[in-house]
Amino acid sequence: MPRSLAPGLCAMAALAIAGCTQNGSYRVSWNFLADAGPGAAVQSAAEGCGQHGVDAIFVTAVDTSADGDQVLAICTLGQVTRSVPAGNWTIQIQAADAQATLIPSIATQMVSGVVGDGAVTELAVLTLPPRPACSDGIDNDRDGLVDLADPDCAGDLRGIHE
Ligand SMILES: [Ca+2]
Ligand SMILES: [Ca+2]
Repeated sequence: MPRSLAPGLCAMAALAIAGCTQNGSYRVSWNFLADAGPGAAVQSAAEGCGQHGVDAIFVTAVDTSADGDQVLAICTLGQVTRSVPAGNWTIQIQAADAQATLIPSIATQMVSGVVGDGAVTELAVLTLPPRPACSDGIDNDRDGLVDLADPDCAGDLRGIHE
């Protein structure tokens, strides 16, 4: 074919094949609040993951073009970088245990950002709240009854009074 036609054909091919979408990357980071009280200190992932019984962070990302991305990251790494199509992404992170089961008493955290072609977009550091007193595996009031075994929790995993 004449050389001058090649760029036009390439552009048409790019429109026809979704795989030609330009890629960028997002990087999401996390840390922890040390406890549930006001003004609590922020802990690094290396410290907080173990203290709060979190082994993995489940990352779920969607963009406004219905692209999606999911990964289960090692909690103590404190961050993950993922290659995704350029676009406007919303990322949520959830805490999971060693069996990769989500920990419902730790609230999901979310952040949004625009991922550009060929660039790594650093998203805000997400701070995970600690487990409430009634699901932290600790006998907080030292009456010998741990978590839901303590009637102070009234059977509520999200209870904060033990
Ligand atoms: Ca407890
Ligand atoms: Ca107790």
